[in-house]
Formats: sequence, structure tokens, C-alpha cells
Amino acid sequence: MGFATKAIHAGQEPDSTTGAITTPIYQTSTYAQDGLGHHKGFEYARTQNPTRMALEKNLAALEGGYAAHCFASGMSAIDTTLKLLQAGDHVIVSENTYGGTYRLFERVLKNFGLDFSYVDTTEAANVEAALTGDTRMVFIETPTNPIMAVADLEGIGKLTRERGIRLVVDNTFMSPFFLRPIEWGADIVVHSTTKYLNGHSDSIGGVVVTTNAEDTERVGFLQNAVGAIISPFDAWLVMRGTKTLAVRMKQHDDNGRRVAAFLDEHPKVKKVYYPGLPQHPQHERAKRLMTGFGGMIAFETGSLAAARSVLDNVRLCALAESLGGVETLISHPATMTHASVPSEQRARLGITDGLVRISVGIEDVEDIIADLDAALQQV
Ligand code: P1T
Repeated sequence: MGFATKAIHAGQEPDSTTGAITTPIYQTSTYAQDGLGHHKGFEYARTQNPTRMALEKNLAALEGGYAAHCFASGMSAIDTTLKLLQAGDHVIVSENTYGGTYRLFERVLKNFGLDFSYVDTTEAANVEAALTGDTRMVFIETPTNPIMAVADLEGIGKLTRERGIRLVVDNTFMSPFFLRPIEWGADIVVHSTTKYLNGHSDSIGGVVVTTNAEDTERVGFLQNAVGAIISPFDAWLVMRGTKTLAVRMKQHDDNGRRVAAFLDEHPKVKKVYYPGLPQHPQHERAKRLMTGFGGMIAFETGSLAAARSVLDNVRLCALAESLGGVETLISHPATMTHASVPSEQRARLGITDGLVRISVGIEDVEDIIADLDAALQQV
């Protein structure tokens, strides 16, 4: 079955009572039981909810995983994944992740005895060099937010397999339409479903996709024990989103390539970070690992004043955090999404005060380009 067919049908059985073609929103907290110890497999809605379960089946199929569990946000999905570990365990992390991921690791989970090392995951050798006897997980974001570095998933997947270390990949930026990390050796895939999977900037959610019975059982246990579940309505919204994931991603990619090429030629733009450009340092790898480059682009304007000028003068592009929706969003990583990353580290990664990030939407690309061009003229 092809990807677009799976996106529309996996986990989406017509409702057994009415035949409703769309999975109903089971907005209930509990389920009446037939008698003591006799029920229909549903006891309490933190533990089981048919709308959430339909989405979970759908997302497991799209990533090629064994099972999936959905959460109230991308952050709670990542937090729950890290709860597979124990105090004393060591985790190797991509040095450039979403700022909220860095904040969760450094300012929350460190207090519970987990130890984190941040390395450049574009080279498997850097991961190898950071291994300790206590390393139990490698956590990769690829392409990275916002610099768009593409990790060596093949090399790192091989290394973690050989050593029996869990490889977790945050696949939020590419979505399973362009990248399926499990095919390259990932044991767990996480997403902020808030982004491309939902696709319409109207819900917050997350997912953990597992590849074996043991992790599935444990993540399911944690989902129920901790309780950071996605609501039935948000699950329904994400399901509606995944049905059009294939067509949306094709358009994000098409528009992304066009906008990146425009910025690359623009005299006011110093540098463009987009894996689809031939000069991107991992362009060849991106072509091998992924089937598209998507709609995320970052570009360097040279100064805070120049970045501010672009951000203040766009009219169609909305100045906003987040990404992956149908509308184009533009943001300033240094003060918005990555404000919780220390300034020296931001500087080392290239998250300068002049860096601007765009989540290219699926509007007519000529309109997006005209808007950016008009704003850049003001610099
Ligand atoms: O916002 P939430 O659904 O909790 O997802 C967190 C998250 C996890 N992983 C990646 C790669 C992300 O980009 C995010 C959230 N990112 C933004 C809000 C942003 O504007 O980059």
C-alpha cells in the first residue's frame, strides 16, 4: 500500500455502530461496564480512548513502526521517551535541537540523574567519541531546528545497533512522508504532531512510535501512569491532518525549493540553510536519506537590525513560533524558539541575532516570494 493510501486508511475503520466514515470523537472520561470484571476493553479514558487509538494506529503505520502512543504535546512525547531511562544513564544528543528539548534535558531531567552530552550528529564519529559505559540512548533531531544540519542516520544507526543503545529520532521537520528513520536504524521516532502531521496550526500534540513489544509496553505503561495524553478532539484533528499529509508535503517541498532558491540569489541574504541547495554540506546525504527537502529554511541577514526589518515588514508571512502549518510562518530563533539555549552555544551553532527561520506554507509561492522580497528591500 502506498503512503497516501495508508495515510487515509490505516487505523481508520468505519465506526462499528453507525458506519460513520470518519472516526468519531469519543468525548468521554469513562465507560459503563457490563458487570464486575466484564467490559468492552475500555475502562477509563486516560488508559483507552478509541479516537486516540485510531490516530496511534495511523501514525505507527506511516512511520513503519510496531505501535504508537500519542501525547498532549511534542514535549510530553519526548519527556515520556526519556522516562524509559533511569538515573545514572547517559544520553548523547544532537547539539542543535529545538530549544524546548534542550531546556527539558538541562533544566528538568538532569535533576533526576540523567546525564547529557551534546555533539554534532552530522558525523557518527562524534557520537562514538562521546560514548561512555553508561550511554543508553542517542537522541537525534534531523534536520536540526533551525540550522537544518542532516544527521548521519545510517552511520549512527549502525553504531547504536552494534552496541544495543536506543536510537531516538525527532522526525518533526520532515514527517514520515520524506523521512522514515526506522528504515535507517532508529528504535523510536518522536514527533511534535503540532507541526506537519496536524498541518493546520490548530492543535498541540506529540507521538512516540516504537519498534518492539518491550518498548511499546513500557511507553504504554508510562502514557497511562504519567497521563500526558492527547485529547480526543486533538487526536481527531491530527487524523484529519494526516489524510492530506502526502499532498501537503509535496507542496511544502515545492514551495520550499522555490523560496530557498530565491533567497540564495537575493543580495540582502548572506547565507541560506536548506538541505535542498547543492552547497548545503549534507546535500548528498539528504538526497539519499530523504525523498524531499520540505519547507523549513533558515537564512542569515547579517544583524539583528536586518532580521528585525524583515520580520517587521512581512505582510503575508506571520511572525510566529511553530511550523508545519498550511500558512507561512516566519520567526527569530535567537529570541523565540531557541531563547533557552545559552548565547555562547547559539553563537557556536550559527543561531545568530541575524538568523531568520521560515516555515514555508502552501500558499501560491509567488505571493510568498513577493512578500519576502518586499520585506528584504527594507533592509
Ligand atoms: O510544541 P510541542 O508540540 O510541545 O513540540 C515540541 C517540539 C519538538 N520537536 C521539535 C523538532 C520541535 O520543533 C518542537 C516545537 N517547535 C516549535 C514550537 C518551533 O517553533 O520550533
